[in-house]
Amino acid sequence: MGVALLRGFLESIFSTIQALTVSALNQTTTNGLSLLGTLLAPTLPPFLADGPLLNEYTWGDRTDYGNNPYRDCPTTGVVRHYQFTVSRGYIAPDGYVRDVLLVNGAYPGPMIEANWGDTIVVDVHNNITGPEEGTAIHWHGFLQHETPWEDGAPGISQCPIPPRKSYRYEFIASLYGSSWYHAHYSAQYTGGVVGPIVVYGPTKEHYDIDLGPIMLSDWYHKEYFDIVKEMLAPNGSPRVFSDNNLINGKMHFDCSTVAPGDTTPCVSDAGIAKFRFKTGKTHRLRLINSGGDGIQRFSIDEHTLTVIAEDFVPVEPYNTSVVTLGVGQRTDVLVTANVGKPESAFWMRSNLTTCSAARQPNAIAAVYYDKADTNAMPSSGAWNIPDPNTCSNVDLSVTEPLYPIPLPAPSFTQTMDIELFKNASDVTLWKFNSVSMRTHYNEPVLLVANEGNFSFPAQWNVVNYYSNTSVRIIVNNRSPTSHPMHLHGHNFYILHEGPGIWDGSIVRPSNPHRRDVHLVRGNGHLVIQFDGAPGIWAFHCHIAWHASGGFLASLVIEPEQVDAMHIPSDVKQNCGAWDLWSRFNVVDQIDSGT
Ligand SMILES: *[C@@H]1O[C@H](CO)[C@@H](O)[C@H](O)[C@H]1NC(C)=O
Ligand SMILES: *[C@@H]1O[C@H](CO)[C@@H](O)[C@H](O)[C@H]1NC(C)=O
Ligand SMILES: *[C@@H]1O[C@H](CO)[C@@H](O)[C@H](O)[C@H]1NC(C)=O
Ligand SMILES: *[C@@H]1O[C@H](CO)[C@@H](O)[C@H](O)[C@H]1NC(C)=O
Ligand SMILES: *[C@@H]1O[C@H](CO)[C@@H](O)[C@H](O)[C@H]1NC(C)=O
Ligand SMILES: *[C@@H]1O[C@H](CO)[C@@H](O)[C@H](O)[C@H]1NC(C)=O
Ligand SMILES: *[C@@H]1O[C@H](CO)[C@@H](O)[C@H](O)[C@H]1NC(C)=O
Ligand SMILES: [Cu+2]
Repeated sequence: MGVALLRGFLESIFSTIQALTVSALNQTTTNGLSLLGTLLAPTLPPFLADGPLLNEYTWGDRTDYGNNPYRDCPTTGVVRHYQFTVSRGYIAPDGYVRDVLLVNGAYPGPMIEANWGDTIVVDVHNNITGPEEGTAIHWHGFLQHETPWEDGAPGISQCPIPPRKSYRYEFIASLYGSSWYHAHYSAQYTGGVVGPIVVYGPTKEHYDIDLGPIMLSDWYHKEYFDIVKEMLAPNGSPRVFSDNNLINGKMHFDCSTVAPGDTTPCVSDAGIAKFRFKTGKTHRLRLINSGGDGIQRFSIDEHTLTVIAEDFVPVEPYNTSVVTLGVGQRTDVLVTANVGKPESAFWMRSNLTTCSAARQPNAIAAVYYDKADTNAMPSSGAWNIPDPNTCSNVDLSVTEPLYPIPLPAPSFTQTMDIELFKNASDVTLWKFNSVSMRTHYNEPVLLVANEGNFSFPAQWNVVNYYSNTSVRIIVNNRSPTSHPMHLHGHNFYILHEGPGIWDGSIVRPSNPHRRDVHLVRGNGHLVIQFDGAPGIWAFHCHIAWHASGGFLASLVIEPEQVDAMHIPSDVKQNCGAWDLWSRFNVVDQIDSGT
């Protein structure tokens, strides 16, 4: 695609580099219009003070320990409006130029900000051309309880947005904390369609400076479509190797390691992410694993991290040197700059674990105290905390939600197995609950159900829970790989996770941990439970390659209510536009579709 264009772009960049004999690439070349990872990235306020309640917390006297976040959401009436255009582009985040997909020309994409209870409106314009491709954007961790059609999962909650068309997403920021958005169309998000979301809300723990999102992401030098095609070819491997690991979209790459014959121009000193600490002050860092596959272990040399939230759930603070995040998970940490002098600098590190297929697993970024020379590199030494190699999250006894909710009795318990298998064409795929899922872009489950039809083709992998609203799921991982399990529309209770089969014990039933992604280790089990809201909710592995390989189920809660929902006409109009586009264009659906 656009080979001549790509060549032209590369030559212009690299001739400029040579002419100026600079070693590092400029920010536009590495990350487009994004400022994240540079010292120009703004710090964040404690809340957005431009609403009707100027200079006041719009959540009044609600707290993160005394209020039930699922019931006490304020209604602010404030609308936060964003315009997103998704286009093809060329960037070199680590010095190796790639053909990518960008939101508003930035990688990572623009940050969405709102106060708790605000309405977020995003007009997504699909400008993916040369070749054309559909898209749909998922707002990770948002409940969407009255608006399941805004969830952004193509073939489940909507039809893809066709090329050259727009779709308006509109939903309430009913939970607060740190999250992200990403394309949910095939493995498209690994090509660059990702960005951070911050919803300001009450915080018991004091901090001085909000440093904002820190996106941790494995990075691939091939286009996502080619990766999926190779993986799903007969006798292809389900184990996909990443080429690098990025912090806020930046990292060095050793160009001497590119495969022989690969003529893509490459610069080894692209530049790393930089952060500024104020000496003696406490900083909030919003860690987000926005990668395609890898489990991250994040640390800052010599500094203790105080964890205050996991996903959209504030937790009792605990201290640690290393935070582990599976894909989709977020951890908010506080860090006090009291280790060095005002002239000090330290390495920030994020290591992909051995559970992940990675050619270059270790990302670094620089943290500068007030008076440090920001052109010099830190010389600090790493924490020596060996990876326990369990491919799981921190023990559940350590993470306790700040607002306690006792585990209710479930009305139904189901076991779902994870299996790897080869289909009749020797293609390696995943089965979840006995089915390898494949979506039908033109017939989203939610819209079919809304017509009163609950007879779905088997390969859509729809599980109907009828009027059960408290469902327990025992996930048995019959594969050797660990998986970050993500449920849309809910924070689930986590009852237990461990090796082998569940022994029936529950960690802290008086207040089990809750979040929207949790890792299940290889050949282990994960037991979750959720208070279901009416709708159709995807439950899947967040590893992009595994979801592409069929690892997804759609859960139906309260079908009568789904049938009775008044779905806005623009959702159906978008399907009409997709039907028309797909009639005259080949939709090359090489994977599950999500
Ligand atoms: C960044 O580098 C590119 C390629 O050398 C150049 O075209 C562009 O003008 C530079 N941008 C800035 C903001 O310096
Ligand atoms: C649409 O994408 C093309 C590149 O494919 C780009 O040149 C153009 O500026 C984009 N339009 C908008 C509005 O972003
Ligand atoms: C974390 O460590 C700091 C000192 O580094 C200490 O002041 C604080 O009380 C600790 N917090 C917890 C929750 O243990
Ligand atoms: C991360 O990797 C580096 C480089 O191998 C190592 O020195 C460091 O100890 C690792 N950090 C953690 C927390 O595992
Ligand atoms: C095996 O899976 C691939 C990828 O989903 C699919 O294209 C192919 O048709 C499948 N083969 C059979 C026999 O079902
Ligand atoms: C229900 O929807 C499925 C999938 O679109 C379709 O195959 C089936 O014919 C529909 N059934 C009825 C009764 O409309
Ligand atoms: C709960 O879900 C199961 C599985 O679909 C179903 O058999 C059962 O009838 C449901 N119970 C209620 C009360 O809807
Ligand atoms: Cu997986």
